Amino acid sequence: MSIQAFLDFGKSLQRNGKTFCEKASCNFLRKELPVRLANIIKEIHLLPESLICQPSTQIVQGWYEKSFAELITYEQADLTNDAIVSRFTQDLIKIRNRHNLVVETMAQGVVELSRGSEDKRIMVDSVTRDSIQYFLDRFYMMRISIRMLINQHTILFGGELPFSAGHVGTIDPECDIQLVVEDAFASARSLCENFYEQSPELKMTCINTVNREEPLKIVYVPSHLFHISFELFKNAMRATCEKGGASLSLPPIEVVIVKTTEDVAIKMSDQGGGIPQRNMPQLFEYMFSTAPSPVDAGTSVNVVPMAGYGYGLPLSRLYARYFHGDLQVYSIHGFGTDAVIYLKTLSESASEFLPVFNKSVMKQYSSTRTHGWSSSKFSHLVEWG
Ligand code: W6P
Repeated sequence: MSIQAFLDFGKSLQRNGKTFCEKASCNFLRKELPVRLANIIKEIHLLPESLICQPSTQIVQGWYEKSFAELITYEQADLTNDAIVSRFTQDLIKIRNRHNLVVETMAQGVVELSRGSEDKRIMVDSVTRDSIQYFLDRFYMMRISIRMLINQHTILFGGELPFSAGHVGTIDPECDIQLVVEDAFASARSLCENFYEQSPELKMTCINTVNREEPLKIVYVPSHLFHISFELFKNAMRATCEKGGASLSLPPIEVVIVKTTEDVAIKMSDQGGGIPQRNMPQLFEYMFSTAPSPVDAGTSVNVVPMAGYGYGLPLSRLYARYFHGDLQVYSIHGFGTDAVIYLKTLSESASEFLPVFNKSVMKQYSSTRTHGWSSSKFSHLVEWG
């Protein structure tokens, strides 16, 4: 579905009536959700045995099987019966809540897999690591999409309140990019102040090449954009504070937002000392980030993490890619880092970017596959086949 299709459906409520639309939505979801869950379950079966057999992975697998089983009980249900329709909606809420801790629990499964070794990256062989990276990207993307479908339904029909008036479910038809980014900056900044007792300023430039004087608005899910920019600001602030030491003036974080007829680009530049090129591939690796962070071992005065490279970056990139955007990080070691979020300007172009399950996917998991590169350090280049 495109973000425009989500929006059109939400807006059709006035025209066709809420009861009619709730039935139509139920009818769509009782077919679509089992398909997406089945894809995930099939893919779990292809994981390296060493990961499937971990207790946490088993728990997650159980949740997906239970939710799938619950949903297919509605396959033949009579949707002209209002009681059944509202029970379906309530069950969706239960299903969504059952899966609230999937990310943490899967991460625990990865920790269990590499438990007992000093270096979490070396213990697990590179083929297994690549398989897990490939799997988790697809798995979390499917999860994002399922939660999007459920949230749209439960906000429109389940009595859950939309975030704000004028929103259609989770979608803001006039999402003001600058406001959301400023909001994320303010939140990251208060975390940063708690942690480092200082924080960099924000220097923002907005360029609208479509309509010079207009604010930068697109149809988008503000919570997704908040999540992405909050994560990037935390990284940028951490780098800036740790490089600056106790110096009085920190270099500001510079943000440039540009909207054209095609794209919205949001560039966030810090002068936090950058990342060596050698370490760039690790930025989006799940198995790298599950290594214990140096903060855990040291004096734990502050419990709230000011972002190690947790799952924040890989998940943020998935949120950006979900509606056909992207997230890229460029760095100059010794100077600083640029992170760029790309979004689609047109809601018709912003369709869901979903993993598909087919034979070529099976090959990604088979241990006989080769990269076609002489050094495995380039494996990140063939991540998406
Ligand atoms: C850094 C590392 C990083 C990752 C993502 C965004 C910004 C930054 N800055 O030093």
